[in-house]
This record gives sequence, C-alpha cells and structure tokens, in this order.
Amino acid sequence: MSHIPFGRYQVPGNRALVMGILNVTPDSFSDGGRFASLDFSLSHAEQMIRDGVDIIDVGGESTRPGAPSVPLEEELRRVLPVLYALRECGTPISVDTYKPEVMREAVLAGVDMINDINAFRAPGAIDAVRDTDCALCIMHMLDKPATMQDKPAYADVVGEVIAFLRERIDALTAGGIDRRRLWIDPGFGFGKTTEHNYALLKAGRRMVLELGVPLLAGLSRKSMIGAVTGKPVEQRLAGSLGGALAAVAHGAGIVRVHDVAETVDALKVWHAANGQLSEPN
Ligand code: 7PJ
Repeated sequence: MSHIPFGRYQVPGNRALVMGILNVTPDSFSDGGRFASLDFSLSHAEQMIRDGVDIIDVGGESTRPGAPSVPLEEELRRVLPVLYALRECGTPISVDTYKPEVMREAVLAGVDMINDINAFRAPGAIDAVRDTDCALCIMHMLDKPATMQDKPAYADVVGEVIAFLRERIDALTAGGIDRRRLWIDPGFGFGKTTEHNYALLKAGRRMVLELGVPLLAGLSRKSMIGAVTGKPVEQRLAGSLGGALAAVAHGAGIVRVHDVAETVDALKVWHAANGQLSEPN
C-alpha cells in the first residue's frame, strides 16, 4: 500500500482521507468554563477516533464570514491544552491557524499539519514552519474573513485561484520548504458565490494536475450545500456527504468534515465501488 509522509506519520495514499473538525471555541461553556470546554473537546476527539477519522483539525478561531477575530493569547489558551492532550492519541493532528506564534507553539506540541486559511502570507509564517516536517495546507481566500463575502468577483475564478495557489507554492518552496509537504485548498466559501464554489469543486483534478500538489476540500455544512438543498446548517448532513463524494470524484485526497462516522462509511462504499474494498473497523 502506498503511503505519504504526514508529520510524525505516514498516511495511506490509496484512498481519500477524512479530516474531522474539532472546534475549540468556549463560547457555549460560559458556566462550565475552560475545563468543561477541554473535556468536551477531548470527548469529541475520542468519538472521532472511534469513528475512523484519519486527521483531527483543531481550530480555536471561528473564521465564518463576519466572525470577530480572536486575540493571540486567547487562541493559545484554547488550542494548546487540546494539542498537548491529543499528542499521543495515535491519530495525526492538524491545527487550523493563520498566526505564526500559534504555528510555533503547535509545532512544539507535536502537530502533523498546519492548516492556514491565509496560505502562510502573515510575516513570519514560513519561518515558523520551515524547520519542521509537518504537512502544510495552503488555502485560497479572497480578501479577509470580515469582508470576503461582500460581492466576491472574479474574471476567471478557477484560473485566479490556481494562480494564487501557484504563487504561494513558489513562495513556500523558495523559502526552503519541500513541496512534498504541501496540500492545496480552493477555500470553499472564503470570498466565493455558490457558482464560484461549484466551478472550483469541478476543477479539482485540473488544480492537482497543474500544480502537482494534492488537494484538500472543506465544504461540510457550508452555504454552498444550503444553496442547493435549501436546508439550514443543522440539516446539511446528507448534502455534505454528497459534497464530500463529489470532491473525491473530482480529485480531493482529504475531505474536511464535521460528520466523521457518516463520511467514513460513505467513502468506504465509494472506494468499494471503485474496486478498493476495505476491512470493517
Ligand atoms: C476551511 C478551513 C476550509 C481549510 C475552515 C468552516 C469554516 N480550512 N477552515 N479549508 N474552512 N483548509 O469550516 O465552515 O474550507 S473554517
């Protein structure tokens, strides 16, 4: 079986991988406080591991359109206890951050991927990850989270996203980073209309072929799912599974999802239908 390096691990290279989203935002724990929040995050992570997750993506800041940004110290207080608690859990860990200081601390905590919605454009971001072996996800975003959904416009959305990702791949490799560590992501919902999002979904294989870097796709529960199903965010499971399979059909190697158990099953059937039977776990 083919494997690809991924931080401290080698991950299977012959099937799509499921990245489970672990949001560590203590907003809903105002009475229980930080310990309740940590406890909840760790139980969620354990459930994802039982459900067959391949990578856990830990995020301490909501980057939904219009969401306020979280100060550095608060992001570290949210994320670091979770990263240290999961350090030896046996599953690769990713951290979703665009702050170089968080990247450095996460590297010390042993993470296997840095997932940066800002594509390592912050001053010091490339320096923070250079002398590590963690995988790096470069995502496209138009503008910044606060304003990205104000009338996003492109002359050629696929061409422009590819050009952006190429520039970032070049900046990282020029900065001394081995391109085998890189993953690309078109950034569904980050400064895109529904039409832009589906044009990018369909262009997955073109992106992989033109850039020579594997593709990560995150569309779980996003507005592009709501736009075609007419469903509110809490009723987007089936639509998100359809989106995950479509992303894999269009070349994604990792799908970033909320609903791990369901996505793992959907992909097992998908791969079996393509001649790759897996053992039940
Ligand atoms: C993405 C992400 C995505 C990557 C978020 C949400 C918003 N990281 N972080 N790709 N989205 N790589 O999950 O709805 O699409 S936060």
